[in-house]
Amino acid sequence: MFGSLKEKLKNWIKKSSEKNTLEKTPKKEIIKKEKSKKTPKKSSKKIKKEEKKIKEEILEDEIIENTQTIEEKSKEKKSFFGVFKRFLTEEKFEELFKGLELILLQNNVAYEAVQAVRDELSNNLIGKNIKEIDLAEELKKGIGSILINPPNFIDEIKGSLEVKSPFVILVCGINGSGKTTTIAKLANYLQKNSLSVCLAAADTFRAASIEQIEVHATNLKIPLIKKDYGSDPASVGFEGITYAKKNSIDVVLIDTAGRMQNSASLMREIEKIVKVTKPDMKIYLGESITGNDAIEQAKTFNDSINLTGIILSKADVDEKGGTAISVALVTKKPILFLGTGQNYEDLEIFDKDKLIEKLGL
Ligand SMILES: Nc1nc2c(ncn2[C@@H]2O[C@H](COP(=O)(O)OP(=O)(O)O)[C@@H](O)[C@H]2O)c(=O)[nH]1
Ligand SMILES: [Mg+2]
Repeated sequence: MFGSLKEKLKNWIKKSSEKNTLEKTPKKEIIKKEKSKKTPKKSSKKIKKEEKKIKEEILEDEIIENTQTIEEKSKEKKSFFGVFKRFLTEEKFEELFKGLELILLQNNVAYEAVQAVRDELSNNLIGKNIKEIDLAEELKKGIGSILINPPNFIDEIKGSLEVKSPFVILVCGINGSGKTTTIAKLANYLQKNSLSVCLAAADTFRAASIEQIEVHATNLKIPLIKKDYGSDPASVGFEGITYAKKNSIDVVLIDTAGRMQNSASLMREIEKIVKVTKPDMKIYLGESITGNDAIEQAKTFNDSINLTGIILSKADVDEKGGTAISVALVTKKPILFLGTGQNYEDLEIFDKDKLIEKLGL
């Protein structure tokens, strides 16, 4: 549904910018522009240029308006109307935002998130002096305030271990998002930071899921707590914790079966796992490539179990980074890591400045 909405929006943006050009351009130039208007993707440079042009137009209008005011209305002493032209109107804001909106959509930011960013910006900027506004900078600031840099993962765990042990991490999300692979990456990362780990194979549903996590446990030389397929996942998690307590293991990583956010019974099941295992960290594992669906998925999981943070896998497949903005917006939770490949080392601490840089605003 959002795919076609995005297309419509793109067409609308294209049409309306053509319309604006046609209104102000002499015929010869129109022919030239008709020939060159086929570029489908605007570069950020081009968009910046357009932004500059619109601003210049506003200022030009202002000069003309002021001249007219002086010449025609000098006796009426109403020249102060010209002053209002300096300020960003709603109409001009919409015009300026168009290019940036396109960049956000092209970067896989969900439509709903783009609208939220637009509302925030328009609230802050309409009525401000046009000369003082750099919209791209304002947008970067806006996105910067949505994204939260994660707390230091290892310090958090080590701090908590001084009070209670083991530290329990639950990983959840939809099918195939990368939960099991990321659990192995996290286990490797924790071990490299001198923390002992065990895994609880609480995906007792999907065929071969236990064998899959077993391979990782063997490779990383860490204990795996497992039961038969069809067992209660909450009890597998609980056994993992009991094992860790007995064997003085610092961290228990609980793998869970993939579940769609719209399955009420599976969402109740994850709530039960949380009740039984009382995780210190509840991580939603999403895919960087999710796009518009990311909003509803992350929101439902967050509403259901109050997430601690998010990991986005497959950032190597989609480097755009818009999903991070969408999920951070709806959950107000930090992105902890990005998965950047299929090897154990392919886990990158999330850095919001790096992501903003990538957007190319
Ligand atoms: N390229 C890439 N592939 C990944 C990443 N994380 C997981 N995968 C792959 O995604 C597929 C599903 O991963 P899996 O861990 O089984 O997902 P789960 O069903 O959520 O447990 C596997 O083929 C993984 O190798 C990542 O960060 N980058
Ligand atoms: Mg799995």
